[in-house]
Amino acid sequence: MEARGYIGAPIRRVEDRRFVTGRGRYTDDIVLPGMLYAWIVRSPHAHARIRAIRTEKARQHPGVVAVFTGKDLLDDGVGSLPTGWQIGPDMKEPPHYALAVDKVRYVGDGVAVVIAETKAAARDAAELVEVDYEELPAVVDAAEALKEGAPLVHDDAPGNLCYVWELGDREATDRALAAAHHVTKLEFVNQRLIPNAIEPRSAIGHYDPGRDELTLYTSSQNPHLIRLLLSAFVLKIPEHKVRVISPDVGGGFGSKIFHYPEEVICAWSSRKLGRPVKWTAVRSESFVSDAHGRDHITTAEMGFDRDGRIVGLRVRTIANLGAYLSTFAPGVPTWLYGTLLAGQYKTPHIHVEVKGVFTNTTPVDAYRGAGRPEATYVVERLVELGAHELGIDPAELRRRNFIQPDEFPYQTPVVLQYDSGNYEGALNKALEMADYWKLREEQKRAREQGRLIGIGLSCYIEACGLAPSKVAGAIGVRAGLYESAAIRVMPTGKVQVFTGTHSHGQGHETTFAQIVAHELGIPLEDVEVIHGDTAEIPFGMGTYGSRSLATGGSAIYRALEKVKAKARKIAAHKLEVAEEDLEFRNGQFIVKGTDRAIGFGDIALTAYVPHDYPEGLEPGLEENAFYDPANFTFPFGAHLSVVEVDPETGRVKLLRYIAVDDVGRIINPMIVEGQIHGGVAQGVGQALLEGAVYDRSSGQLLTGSLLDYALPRADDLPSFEVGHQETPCPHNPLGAKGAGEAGTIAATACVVNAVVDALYHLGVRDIRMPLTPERVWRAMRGLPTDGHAS
Ligand code: MCN
Repeated sequence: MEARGYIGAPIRRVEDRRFVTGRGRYTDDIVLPGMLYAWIVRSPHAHARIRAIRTEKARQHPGVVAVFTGKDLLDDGVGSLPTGWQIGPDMKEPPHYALAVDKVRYVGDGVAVVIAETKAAARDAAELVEVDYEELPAVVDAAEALKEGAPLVHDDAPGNLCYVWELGDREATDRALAAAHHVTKLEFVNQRLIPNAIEPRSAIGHYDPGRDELTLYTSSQNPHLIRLLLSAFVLKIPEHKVRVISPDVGGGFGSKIFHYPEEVICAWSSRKLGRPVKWTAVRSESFVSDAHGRDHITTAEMGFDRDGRIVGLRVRTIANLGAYLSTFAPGVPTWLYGTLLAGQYKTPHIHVEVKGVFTNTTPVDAYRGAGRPEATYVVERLVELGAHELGIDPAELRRRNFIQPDEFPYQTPVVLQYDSGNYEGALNKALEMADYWKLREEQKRAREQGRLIGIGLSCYIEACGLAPSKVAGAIGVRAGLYESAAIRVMPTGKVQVFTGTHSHGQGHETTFAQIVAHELGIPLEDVEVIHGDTAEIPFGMGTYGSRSLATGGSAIYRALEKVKAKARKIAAHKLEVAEEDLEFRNGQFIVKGTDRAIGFGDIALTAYVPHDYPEGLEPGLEENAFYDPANFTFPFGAHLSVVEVDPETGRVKLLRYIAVDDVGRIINPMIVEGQIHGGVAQGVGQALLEGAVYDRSSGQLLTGSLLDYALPRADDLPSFEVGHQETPCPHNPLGAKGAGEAGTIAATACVVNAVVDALYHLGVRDIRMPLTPERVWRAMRGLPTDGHAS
């Protein structure tokens, strides 16, 4: 089986040839004959009634073909964009139309679309659309939105409350905290983030009246789901008449999972006009129209006994959902958050309550980590601060509380059953790599010289590989969570692999090919991985929640098993032996104990030229599999960062970053390392630099461009030191867990912990993120750094 050793090999990404030579094909690169261009007229107000929309002048502009408003879509029977996650029976789910009909509810809400022969004409004409707005008071902060008398975002969501969700045993947790030797309490904001993938979102609707078929090209992580929602709920046309193609996609980080208004607008207007219609965002448009991430206001209390053992955790969170429910929004601050609050620790009692709240802001949904970075932030900040308050070394306090390797499967008090783990192993490795005790000595010496050095830890756990369907159903996901694959062996022995996941930077064309080449014992170059087209792939649930390898890769593995089983029958026939007498090695079926063999290529040819063939066996060599796993996968790790804070300016310099992750069996260590690097950069971004800021009275997004929204750049980051530990996942055939979000989940708490560690002796317990020089400077001087304005 290990014949070619592709699994575990650090192979360079095969897809990069086309990307680095500029030959990637993104949605905006696609130009169809007769194509028109759409420009969306967006609301400049956070909250306003639409009194009238006058489109005549825009229609008369040269090159303009049509101008549509929300009413045109509504009158044509276009439905509202549905939500894919139900949180409790009382969840408020106000309609979300592709173009606003009566009211606009955030700056950037679409009110009309201008469609023209060129993008420039559409954009110019959009200026001529006159919208008569009656401005209304707006609310952007979720805590403010809950207050009596706050502006109401939706009439049918009283108090702006979408849902109240809780998990765990409230009374037991209250009792545990009341009896605790020490309670560490934190009130903090996990600020709103704006994803900023390199490729702005884009969509092309292409209706073919002859075949009555609609093709939607879209920069999506999730083509099958988009087809399902668009056909069944929004446009109400048969699913088999809709094809969704997600070609190369330049990053998503979660923000391209969702069904967006522009997909509906392009698809519908193409049908209306009989010509392809393309829309591509400009960057400032992405800032207001791509779903944002995080935005929690949290109060959390962790109780400890005399020995530093955690006795209970109580969490109260207000989650800002924005103006409308995006596709998976309700589930992110609930099931993807509350269930992770045990972290790596034996916490006997946990209770979490989350209020999901509407505000006049861009909708909030999954952003890399989705709920799990927020949960890790709660747990790891409290553990770290608890250690400081109890005077116990933070590494030691964690050690005292870890779930031990022989305690798996481990049932937490918040639903999840962790399948495997070795938390202390990962921590030890990180401490070793950092030379922790020496670092502590250096920190002490530095402090004596007036230098502020901090060391932060973050021991995270995540639940990913999103599946299985049964659990998804139980927690309100309105979809199955499995994955599909098809393996097509061609007569010449070359192989096409069709996967329902979508690669937009994760390197699936390489890693999935590695699995196939390894298992079939054929060269990597003989395998092609195909994704992102509903006409080619049997079905798929897309890519998010670091699910592609654990779920999609396992589906590929299952399909391979079927291919190998059929190939074995053909080999046994050709070699005139029983199937049991064969072993499969190095791409050959070999008669055990002999040198008689038949190669995989010969078997493939025989399957398609079945002259001499097993009785009753179908010709061809192509198999499908749907894989629905038994559980999530639970990657974990220990990250450690070292920072230096400038006492004069408050500037934080990240000196070292050490990441030890356990993502189970690794298919490609180079790709995993890249995923960790990217993930850590995003987590550090949240800690130190990034944050969406809305003006509290007007509801304008003040950080609406890359000039105002600070993404981390190369010189903000040190060279990362990455280590691995491999504890195989016990329930999927690859033994693999997810790797795509781990870095982000760990890094934010890790860096904030380091900064607070540097300043704790000055009385600093917490600083509001992002830890800008001003905030750090203020914290050092005992000035407030909090307040809720997001
Ligand atoms: N891998 C591996 N061995 C493992 C685990 C993973 O070799 N044990 C490989 C996989 O085969 C795959 C890559 O690492 O090539 C990531 O795998 P996985 O953890 O399954 O994550 P997904 O492929 O499902 O990717 C989703 C994840 C998420 S949720 C976000 S958000 C994210 C991320 O990946 N967005 C990204 N990484 C990104 N990377 C890029 N460049 N761009 C994005 O938008």
